[in-house]
Amino acid sequence: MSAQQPQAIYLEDYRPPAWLVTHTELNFELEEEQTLVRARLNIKANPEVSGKPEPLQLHGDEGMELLRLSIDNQVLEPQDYRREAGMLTINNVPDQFVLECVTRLLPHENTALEGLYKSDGMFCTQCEAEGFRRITFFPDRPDVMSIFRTTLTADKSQYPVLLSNGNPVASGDAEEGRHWVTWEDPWPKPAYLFALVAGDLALLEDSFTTCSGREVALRIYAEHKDLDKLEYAMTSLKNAMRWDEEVYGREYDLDIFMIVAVDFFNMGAMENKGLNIFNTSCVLAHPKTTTDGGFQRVEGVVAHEYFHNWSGNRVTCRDWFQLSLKEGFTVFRDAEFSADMNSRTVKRIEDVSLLRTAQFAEDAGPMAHPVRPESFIEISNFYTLTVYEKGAEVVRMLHSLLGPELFRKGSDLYFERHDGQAVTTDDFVAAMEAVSGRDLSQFRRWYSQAGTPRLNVTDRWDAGAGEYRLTVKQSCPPSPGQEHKQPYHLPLAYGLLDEAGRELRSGVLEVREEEETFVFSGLESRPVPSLLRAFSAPVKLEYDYSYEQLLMLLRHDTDGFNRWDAGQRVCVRLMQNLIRDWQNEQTLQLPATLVEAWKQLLQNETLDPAMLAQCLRLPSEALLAELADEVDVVAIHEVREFLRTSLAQALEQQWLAAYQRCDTREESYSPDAASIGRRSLKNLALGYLMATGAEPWLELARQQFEQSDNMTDQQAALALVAHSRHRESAAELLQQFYLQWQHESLVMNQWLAVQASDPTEGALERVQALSEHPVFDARNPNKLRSLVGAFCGQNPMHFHSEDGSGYAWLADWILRLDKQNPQVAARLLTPLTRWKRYDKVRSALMQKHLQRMMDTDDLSADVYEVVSKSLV
Ligand code: 7MF
Ligand code: ZN
Repeated sequence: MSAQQPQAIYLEDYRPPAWLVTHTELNFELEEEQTLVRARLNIKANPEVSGKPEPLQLHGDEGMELLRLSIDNQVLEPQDYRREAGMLTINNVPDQFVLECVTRLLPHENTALEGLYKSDGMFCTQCEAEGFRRITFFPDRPDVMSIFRTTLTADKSQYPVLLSNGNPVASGDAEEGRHWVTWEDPWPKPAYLFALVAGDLALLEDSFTTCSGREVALRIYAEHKDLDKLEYAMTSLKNAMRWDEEVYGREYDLDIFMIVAVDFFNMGAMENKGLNIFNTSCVLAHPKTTTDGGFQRVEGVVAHEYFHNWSGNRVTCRDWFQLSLKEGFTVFRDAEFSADMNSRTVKRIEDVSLLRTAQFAEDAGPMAHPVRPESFIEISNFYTLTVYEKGAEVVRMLHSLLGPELFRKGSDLYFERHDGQAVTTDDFVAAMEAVSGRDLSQFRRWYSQAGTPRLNVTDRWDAGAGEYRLTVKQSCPPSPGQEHKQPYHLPLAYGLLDEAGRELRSGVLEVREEEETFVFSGLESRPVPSLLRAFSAPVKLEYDYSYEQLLMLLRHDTDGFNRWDAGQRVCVRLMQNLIRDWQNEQTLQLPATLVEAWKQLLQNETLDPAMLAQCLRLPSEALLAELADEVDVVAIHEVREFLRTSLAQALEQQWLAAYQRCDTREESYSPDAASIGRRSLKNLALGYLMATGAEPWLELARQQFEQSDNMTDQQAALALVAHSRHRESAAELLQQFYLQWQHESLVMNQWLAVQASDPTEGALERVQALSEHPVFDARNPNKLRSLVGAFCGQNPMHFHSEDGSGYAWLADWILRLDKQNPQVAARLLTPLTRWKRYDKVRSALMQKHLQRMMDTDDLSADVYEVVSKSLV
């Protein structure tokens, strides 16, 4: 164990900054062996902070070399300042002064990919949340906003493109074949939004005329080999810019908007002012190399980062406890954008599936925290599904409670009040309160309480009075540090249907009490309730539906989301019964109700293929694990496979008909919602056909693999064959795919992930061998996620192997990666933290490996926080 354990910091300790930086001038001398950074900061005492003057405190990473420090041209000697625990402290500074500082960085040795580093030969930066302190000494906190002017100097032939935030204002040639460019960003911003890029980059250029008639240059940069994969991002960007004007009244505020694609990136993308930097996986798209899911990710992420220009950059966070202020709101905005561009219901189904599996699991695990956390050791660990996805659900509930018009007024007021400020989630809610005249104090508990609330609904029908009563009880389980929860204020969207499926009533109930009854009168017969329509609140809903009621809702509900959900409820309940049968060593039987319901769905040719595909997809193993009291990995897997195979055999003709109906081999590829929907049903049907085990369907899959003109169909066929019992065909197709795509890095990520998630015998040996394969690179986070992440997250049978080999493999990886890239190491660790959910043997093994990590010297704060909290 390290001598000094990392310390937590607390929201309640927040104090405004004693010193402000009005202007920041940065000068980068970029060289192969080192980079020199000259910083010139105009600093003044914060007029809002009274009392005796405080010493100047600047953040600065331990690893950064300080070459020179001066105040108002007076060089400081080592005795004039103190450097300890990541801080530089200078006592007795004047009220206002210029601080100059020279630091030396080694970007080529920066494997953590925070601060300034190199990705495939180009220089780039990642500063959120606390990366700027690895570049120079600075008050690296989001409530210190400064105007930046940045000059980059580098070799002209190797780095012809030199970029930073804002607009280029001057450039020229320098000695020894070098050149320089100066950029000025007129908008004050926190240091986490600073960025630079230097490299030999290809460019796709376009322009956009804003609603007020200003022309904005749009520039997307990538490595030359990827120039043909930028068009879709450009289209998505223009759609997002128009949408933000139309739906939120938000116009872009600089003359240039740039995106740069880099292959080495810890996360998806980053909203640096005027210079977004993207993981290649979230910006490059081409029909031949990108799946439908990939196209939709590009559209969503481009929009997300663009939307941050208002929700994040113009109005930013006061401190990192407020992270969901920008992330929850921006995820809500990008989800609505994607819903408007594609199928609203399908987008909602996808988002809710993620929330119910992964976010609910987080909320029930050792790292559970409120949307606005109260404390953290390492902020990087709090870029979570709770802050992002649950945070977006909280914003969505405000939208439901206020209605679209008032919500828009609230958003307008929020931007007007706080433009140029660093604020809190409370300020956001206050703007919504101000425009609606409503009291949202109870609603604020969504920000402060962790855990997933349960809604238990019961009903009574009084035939004589024609009265129907819904009683809603709410509760929320304890979470770390929060034993007892107060009731939430939430919108419960509902409909009441008669037995034939006609809608009698619909609306939104507002739930506030621990127990509450809502009365509906004037009804002629007992209605069937459709509850929590469109998933109007992030809760677990319990209502004792009969199979008949669920099947009626699946057929007739006017809310598309609840139709899907009714079908999922049927499947979950049947699968839970089958799991019990399996555990009691009884033979499994295919439930006739399910076959009949699915047959009807499949024969109904008027249904939207995308919706149909969603309805006919069995709940994932991850969802069943989340719902179980104790996770039985093997039973869940076997039951799901049994059901897949039986449904495949029972409905073989219908699957084939669906496949043929959706076969689009004649059309050329397009990533629009309707085509994506057809491909998803077609490939789902192919999956069921393959699950019958019959030879002709293997042949059909191999044909699709060879003949398709797009990655969606090719990859779907590859995964189906690669995960099947036809091991020879599996090996052949994987080899063929490799030979075809070995020079496309992103396609090779798919190739790795397909193999890592292969549930057949020998999976661990396969991933071990792949970790030595030339396309794998342990320094590249995308490769790690594709191999290590996919095996531990998408291959439960083998990761949770009873001999503990999967756990040992992951723990070894974590310890190796912790030295290299702590953020990625801490993220990959997640599956091990859920040890309490498994049987005795497995949980003891998982604990053993967590303890082994805990006993290791010099753990990073990132991994230390996750390991120590999960061992409690
Ligand atoms: C869409 O939020 C939704 C979420 C932080 C990095 C991007 O813009 C971001 C950055 C993490 C996790 C998820 C996302 C991002 C980050 C993300 C991207 C696109 N401010 Br960490
Ligand atoms: Zn974001």
